[in-house]
Formats: sequence, structure tokens, C-alpha cells
Amino acid sequence: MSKRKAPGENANSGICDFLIELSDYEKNVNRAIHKSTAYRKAASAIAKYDKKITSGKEAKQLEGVGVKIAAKIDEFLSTGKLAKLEKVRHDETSLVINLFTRVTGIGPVAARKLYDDGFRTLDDLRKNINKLTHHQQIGLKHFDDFEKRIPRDEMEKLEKVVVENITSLDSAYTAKICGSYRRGAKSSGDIDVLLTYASHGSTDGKNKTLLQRVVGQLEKISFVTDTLSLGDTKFMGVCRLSKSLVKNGTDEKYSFRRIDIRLIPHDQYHCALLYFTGSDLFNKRMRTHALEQGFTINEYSIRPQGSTGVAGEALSVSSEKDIFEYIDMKYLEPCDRME
Ligand code: DCP
Ligand code: MN
Ligand code: MG
Repeated sequence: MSKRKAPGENANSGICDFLIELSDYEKNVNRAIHKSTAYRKAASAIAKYDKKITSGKEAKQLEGVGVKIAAKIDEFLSTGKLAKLEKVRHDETSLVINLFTRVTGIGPVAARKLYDDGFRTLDDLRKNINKLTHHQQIGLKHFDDFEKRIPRDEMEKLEKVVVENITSLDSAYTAKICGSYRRGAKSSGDIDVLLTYASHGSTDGKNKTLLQRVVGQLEKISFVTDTLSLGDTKFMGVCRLSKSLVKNGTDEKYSFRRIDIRLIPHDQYHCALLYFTGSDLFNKRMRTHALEQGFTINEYSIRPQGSTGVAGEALSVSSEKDIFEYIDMKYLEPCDRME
């Protein structure tokens, strides 16, 4: 997961930027998740709108923009700034907590705790590295690299290394890069790999070795450099390209990148593919729609919502399209699943 999104290139990027800043502030400093999501939804709707917005009233026509956000847009349009953000930008507590949450592994709660313990800068953290978990230490070590987006041409090289190494290890594996890359994004925050193994049913107890074999191989070729966490079905780590891994590689200096790998049983593949392709806002919207239609969707399955409110048996799914069909939603290609 990357914390920096690609800079907005739309007619209303000033508005979008301040909404994203408010969203981050609500999430990281106030831990107000719903408020944070509301700001992000509004930013996302406005980013898609191709006319230059001239009033809060105009913006209010868009889904996700309510009275309060419309008022902020009016304030921004008439004064060029927002009193609330001006305050936040000058508030040390907010600044420090926001900074700390940019380190992978440091969430809003840990950031607040580190602040309360007296830490104010990344250097303070570096000097007290033993106060951090292993994940947070790696996050701090690669802070600058992890802030950089991965250009699509590098994503293509990363995909090649990952897919070729995994399938040459054992042709029963399939590896697919999902996340923003599958949605066709020009740049990505990290590499999201969906992994399956032929003949790997839900009841298989071999998950651990199946995922560890893959991680082991990627370490062996010096591609994976660090492990942030490794469970039976989920790996979070760090990787880096090198000259020897890239065909016709140059002496270009590659950055360290975040990589996530999810091992998924065959019968859950399409639900997992849908989930892991996102975006997270799109997933939220699709799940809400599913509930309205009487279905529960999660990353593993789609199930009918019984009259008693208890979800029924998982429905059979053999493509992403099936899931859209069950909930009577028009099929959307990955590139149209931005929100
Ligand atoms: N996801 C989700 N809800 C979350 C986090 C993730 O539904 N809270 C799903 C949708 C995401 C996918 O997992 O698309 C991968 O998560 P990332 O954080 O890697 O997000 P993206 O790949 O979409 O964006 P980025 O380019 O920033 O990595
Ligand atoms: Mn990810
Ligand atoms: Mg991603």
C-alpha cells in the first residue's frame, strides 16, 4: 500500500488536493475513518469531473459531495485556502503524527504513541530504532524509496521477474499482478501479487510451504530483500530489481519496492482477484451494492444474505463477470474500477 497517490492532473486538482489532505488528517490524527473516507470519495468524484468547479453548489451535484464539503469548496474558491487546514499545517502534533504514519508499519495508533513518547522527527526514530517493530524499522530504512511511485515500465519488468521465477519454480503456480497495475495505472505504489496453485483446494493444509517456497525462490535470486510479515497465505516484503534480473539491464539504480503476495485457493480465485484489483473505493461501492441486492461479498466468496441475516453457502464463481452478474451490476473492466 502506498500512502502517496499520483498527483492529480485534473481541472480541479486544487480542490482534490485539499480534500486528500483533510482525509489523511482525519485518518491519521483523529482516527476518524468515516470522515476520512467521505473526503476521499468526494475527491475521487471531483477528480473525474472535467469542468472547472466554480461553486460548492455545483460540486454538490456530484455523488459524495454533501453540504459540509460544498461549504469548504466555497471557502477554498473565495479565499484560496481553508482555515481548518491552515491550522492543521501549523499544528506540531498533527504534522508529526502525519509524518510518522508515512512509515510503513506505523499506523495512526503507533504514531500517536511515538509522539506521546516524545519523538518528533524521523531522526528521533532512527536513534531509537529498538522502539520500533521489525516492520517499522524496514519502513524507516526505505522511507524515501517507499514514497516514490513505481512507473508502469518498471512494473512491467517487476512483473516479468516475479511471474517467470514463480512459474519456473513449479508450473502449477499462477501469479498475477493485481492492484493499481491491473487497473492500468501509469504508476503504482507497490506490487500486489495474487498466487494460486493448481489442485490447491480450500482444505489443503499446504499453504505455508506453498507460499514459503515462492518467497524462498525470490530471496534466492536476491529479488526479495526483506520480509515484513509472512503468514500462511500472506507475505508482505521488500524487493528490488537489479541489472542481472532485467534483460538488457543498464546500470540504472533501482529503488526498493514494497511487494505483497497473497496465496489463494482455486475456488476463491475470482473473488480474490476482484478484491485485490480494487480500487479500495470501488470495492466498498461494490460491496454496498451487493448488500442492497441481498449478497455479501468479501475477498474469499460471494454468499446470499439469508432472510435471517445469516449469510448462506458460497456461490459458485468461475469469473469476475459472474460476481457482477449475481448482484445485477454492469460488468466493469479493471481500468473502469477506479471508485
Ligand atoms: N484493498 C481494499 N481495501 C483496503 C486495502 C486494499 O479493498 N483497505 C484492495 C483494493 C486494492 C488492493 O487491495 O486495489 C491492493 O491494495 P493497495 O493498497 O496496494 O492499493 P492499489 O494497488 O489499488 O494502489 P497503489 O498503487 O497505491 O498500490
Ligand atoms: Mn498492496
Ligand atoms: Mg498496490
